[in-house]
Amino acid sequence: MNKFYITTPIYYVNARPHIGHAYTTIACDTVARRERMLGVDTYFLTGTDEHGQKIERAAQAAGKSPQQLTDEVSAEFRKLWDRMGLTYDDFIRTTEDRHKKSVQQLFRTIRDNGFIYKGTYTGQYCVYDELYVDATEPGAPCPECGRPTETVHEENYFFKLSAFQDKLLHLYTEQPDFIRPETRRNEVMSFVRSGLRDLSVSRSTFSWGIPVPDDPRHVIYVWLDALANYITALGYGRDDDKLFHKYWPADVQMIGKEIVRFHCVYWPAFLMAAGIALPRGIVAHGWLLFEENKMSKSRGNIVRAETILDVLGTDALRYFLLREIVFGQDGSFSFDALVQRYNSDLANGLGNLASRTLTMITRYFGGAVPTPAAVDGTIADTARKVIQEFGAAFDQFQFSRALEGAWGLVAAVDRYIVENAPWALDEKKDEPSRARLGTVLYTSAEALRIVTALAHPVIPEATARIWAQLGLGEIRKFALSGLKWGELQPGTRLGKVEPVFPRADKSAIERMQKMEEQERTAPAAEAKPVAGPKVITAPAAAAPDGKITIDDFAKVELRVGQVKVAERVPKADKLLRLEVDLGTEVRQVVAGIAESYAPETLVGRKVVIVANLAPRKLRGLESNGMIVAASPEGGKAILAGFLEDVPVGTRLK
Ligand code: ME8
Repeated sequence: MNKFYITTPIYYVNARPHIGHAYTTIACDTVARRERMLGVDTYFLTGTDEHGQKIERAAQAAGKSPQQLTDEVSAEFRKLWDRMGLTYDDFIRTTEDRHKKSVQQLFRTIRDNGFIYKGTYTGQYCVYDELYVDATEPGAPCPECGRPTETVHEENYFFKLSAFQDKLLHLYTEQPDFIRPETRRNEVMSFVRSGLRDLSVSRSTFSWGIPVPDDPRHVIYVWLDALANYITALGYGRDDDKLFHKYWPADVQMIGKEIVRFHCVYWPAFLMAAGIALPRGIVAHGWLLFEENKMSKSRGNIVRAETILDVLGTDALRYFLLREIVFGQDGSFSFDALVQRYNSDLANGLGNLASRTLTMITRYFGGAVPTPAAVDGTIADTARKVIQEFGAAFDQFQFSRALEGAWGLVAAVDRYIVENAPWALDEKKDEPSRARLGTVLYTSAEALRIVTALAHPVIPEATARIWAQLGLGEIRKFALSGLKWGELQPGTRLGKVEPVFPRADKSAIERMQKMEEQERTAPAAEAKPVAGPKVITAPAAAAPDGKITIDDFAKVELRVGQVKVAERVPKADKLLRLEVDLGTEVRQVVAGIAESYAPETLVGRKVVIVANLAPRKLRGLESNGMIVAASPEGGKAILAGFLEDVPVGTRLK
């Protein structure tokens, strides 16, 4: 069938977008663009995941209503995708009515088919991962993220996941491409083989979710709600379900590796239970690392896409992510590597090839593509091979290999130009040299055309400009399936020749680093409480005797945190680096308590954190908050604590 449906995960709105989110969305955009260029009717979906306790708590912490927070952050994702020119066909938000209606219909269908029943549940729940865990100990750490779980006792609706064990194993065996890459498939198979327990698919302890049909005291489990987006966006379960019939099942559902279980176990089981066709394949990529850790808000080590767009542009980010990282594996981001790749492959590579080839055609042939006197076999053969291998690698999501091959052609043409020295041929002014000059420049321009067409889905902006400079009009309209050597017509008049990738100097790295640094250290925009006792509209009146008013005190957000990780800071005798769980997020805090506490004695301990302190850097480490301690004169620091047990995240006031 000549249709192609591709999806990204829908992103949580408790965190602002960063280049980890951009990575998946760019990869999908690239695949979608290539499919469209191949003439395939393509539909590309992305969106935001807006329900659940995690979002509810994040909103609370920000002093906003959940709807206000989700509206703001979802708009930020969308704005960024638009700024990058991502070609999604629909952006779904799970708080939209169309989604809610369809999810309720899905729930009803699964229940009517006998796969949802009511039962009671007592167990441990990880709010951060929105996941029930097998542990029985209250407060036991979540196996996914290590945060303490919460004990939940609820009457819930359960999904009969246990009924799908054999069917799922059969699916993975019969359809080996259902999960890619192979390593992820093996992990999923062994997870399913070890046995599946029924899954709680409703919650009644909070309300920020979609009500269970006919029982609105419960909301639908956020992962059932979220996964359904892939069909609800197409109109599943509603009257306007044309797109669903046209595009479902999805051809590619791209995700990061940490959500494989949800997509490869729960999702197909829900679909089977509802009698809906299964997606053709789930494709999981690895993590983008920054400073050696997974880039994530909770680690405080994110890089925003905006910084890179401001300094180097969208194509630079897209090219870097797809060329530098082997898709499927983890890969590191650094500003140095980004600028190096940009300069070597884009400014000095494709950009330079385009400008020297087109400038010489302008100079020696008055701006019209010359007629070749012969076919220069080596370059033509290399180009044919590259076209074929590029497509094969792309079909396997091996973007970096595909680009490596195409840039091999760029390098080959660069060498070819140097070896044939067109400038020397021009000086000879004899017939054979003139004929040879025509062949060399035609060959170079034709190779440039081929690389430009292949690279268009990856670096759409620059390639569109090179295409126009080649005198070929709008690249969007080019049918990639017809790409072959020798189609460039002699006599084609070039457009205006302009550089596409200006070289980046060293200051680009510093500029980007500084922009990110400023973003991290800028005080967070003041939370504006929408509900609650008091909205501060004017500065609190100063109290006499240097005393502060209650309003002044209320500005300090003190919260109970729990230390998850504690370690010494190299070459700093007094400092410890802590990761402190605040219930809604894990913060890195650097504290001058190394002389009072051995790091291993702190793990698990509850502490008091000043949570709204502007971040600052200590020994190159960002400290996001301050730990409260008594500091006796001349003595060692003593941490504030509690005699009774207090839930993590509780505010002190
Ligand atoms: O998991 N490296 O949302 P999320 C690579 N709402 N990819 C990264 C990344 C990194 N450091 N950080 C984020 C959720 N991503 C759920 C999904 S789907 C029905 C519900 C990308 O906001 C990657 O695609 O935590 C990852 O799977 C996704 O963002 C997680 O986004």
